[in-house]
Amino acid sequence: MGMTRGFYIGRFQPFHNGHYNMVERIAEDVDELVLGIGSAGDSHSTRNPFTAGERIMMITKSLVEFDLVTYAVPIEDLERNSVWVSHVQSMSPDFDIAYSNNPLVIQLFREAGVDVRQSPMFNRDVLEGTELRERMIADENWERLVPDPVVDVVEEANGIERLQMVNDSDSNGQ
Ligand code: NMN
Repeated sequence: MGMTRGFYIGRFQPFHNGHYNMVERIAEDVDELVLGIGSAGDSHSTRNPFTAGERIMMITKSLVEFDLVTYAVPIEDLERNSVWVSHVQSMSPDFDIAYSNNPLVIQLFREAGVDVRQSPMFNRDVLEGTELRERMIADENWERLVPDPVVDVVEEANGIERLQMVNDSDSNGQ
């Protein structure tokens, strides 16, 4: 049997237990996994508080315990959906299967002839990301919803203070 490499794209704002569980499941299918850090150029906003570098740290530190070779690859957004898959492929190690539950992502990979798999868990992930950022803004308990190393990365980045500050500016339309 040959080696299988997967590609899992998400914004990971922040990387949380839903993503972690998803990697656990994907690890049953693949030998290696590329984690595509979507909207890599975005940071310091309510929807995208963390930089690509901070998200790389969250992912790398959270996944060391897996018996899985992982690569975190930042993927910046493009104005042109029609060439997005080529853009992804130009930045990533080659992969055999893409994992996502984002309807646009699935559509673009399918049209490009890439084997793409989805799971009902991905929808939960989206909800969890929003819920997490809302809890961070409201100083409510969020730490138990993320792998332990993510708590350290958020602290190192002063992430809560940053998110609260940018959320104030975002909601004031600045
Ligand atoms: O499933 P989520 O967490 O939303 O992640 C998908 C990522 O893929 C996002 O960062 C999104 O911006 C990105 N994406 C970008 C394009 C584009 O740049 N044209 C198209 C489809 C998905």
